[in-house]
Amino acid sequence: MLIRTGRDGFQHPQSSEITPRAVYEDRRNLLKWMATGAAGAALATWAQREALAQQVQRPGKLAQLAVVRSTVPGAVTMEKVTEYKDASTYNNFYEFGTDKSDPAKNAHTLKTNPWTVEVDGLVKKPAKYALEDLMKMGAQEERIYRLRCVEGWSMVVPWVGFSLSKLVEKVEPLGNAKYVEFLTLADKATMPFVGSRVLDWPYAEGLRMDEAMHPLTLLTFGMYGEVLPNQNGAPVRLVVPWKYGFKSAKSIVKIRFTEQMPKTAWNKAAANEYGFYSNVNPEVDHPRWSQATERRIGEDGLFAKKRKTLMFNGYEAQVGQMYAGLDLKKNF
Ligand SMILES: Nc1nc2c(c(=O)[nH]1)N[C@H]1C(S)=C(S)[C@@H](COP(=O)(O)O)O[C@H]1N2
Ligand SMILES: [Mo]
Repeated sequence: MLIRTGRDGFQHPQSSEITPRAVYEDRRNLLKWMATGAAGAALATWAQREALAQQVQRPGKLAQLAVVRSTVPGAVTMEKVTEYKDASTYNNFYEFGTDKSDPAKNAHTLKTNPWTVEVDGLVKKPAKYALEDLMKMGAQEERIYRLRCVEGWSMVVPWVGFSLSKLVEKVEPLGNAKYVEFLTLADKATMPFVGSRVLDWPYAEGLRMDEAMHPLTLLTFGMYGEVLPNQNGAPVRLVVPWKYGFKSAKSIVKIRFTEQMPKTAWNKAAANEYGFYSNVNPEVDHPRWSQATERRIGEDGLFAKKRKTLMFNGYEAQVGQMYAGLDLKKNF
């Protein structure tokens, strides 16, 4: 069930509305608490969260991950989860082709084992992590995030991973580290479009240090309770829910801490269309189309009325203060 606030809007839970864990873990406490009459809206929110968890299908195609529910504020939206079949067949992963169906068709050639992520640049403790070790750095949390592509479509996906901040803290950035750069695999042998000139390979993205440290920035290893399918960026990707989809780099092999703002693949391809920040902003049009609305994959047909895009993709309460004073029309 969804709490609708309007034709296009949904209500998102704030941390204060989420029932304290100790209360719902103990049935007797819960009954006592309800008897005091204090339950009200918080209980309704809790029940909906649980209903939502039930709604996540476990496709059972790939290796299962042991997941825990996330307690990070804003990490679980109340919206209907996109079906696995849609989230895994409508993709952008240009290394495997530019058509939405290409990654699902072609990404089976990607070899994800063994996999190493190298972390270097302005850090006290540079390291090369084998994927298995990286995955053990934190509990695998299930987070239900909206992801909105700059092209005007969106989906709601139960991602699995932990805050990137866990890794950042481990490598101890130096005082002059201001940005984090993400470089992804560019292997001509297994990625058919890496030879093409659509983009400058490897695919590169970047975040400001505070964005990288924000608890919602997810180092992602899975979705729908399983390891990522190749087309969604296996074995490790980023998901930055308040930014356009292209900031969420797939199949990451290198993370580098820098003093200068890193160059990003889409900015190099079209600087006037894709800036560094790329925060979802319905008020700043893409030079070739409006960003005010979006279509939900698997739900909104081509002729359905589009839904309104929310500021920061609905995560304004959690991330808005990071951009106070920044002109978002200039820093798009
Ligand atoms: N390496 C790599 N990462 C990438 C891309 C890409 O082409 N290559 N496309 C981006 C874009 S434009 C989007 S919208 C999201 C799509 O993620 P999804 O297929 O899991 O929905 O991945 C992003 N990460
Ligand atoms: Mo995108």
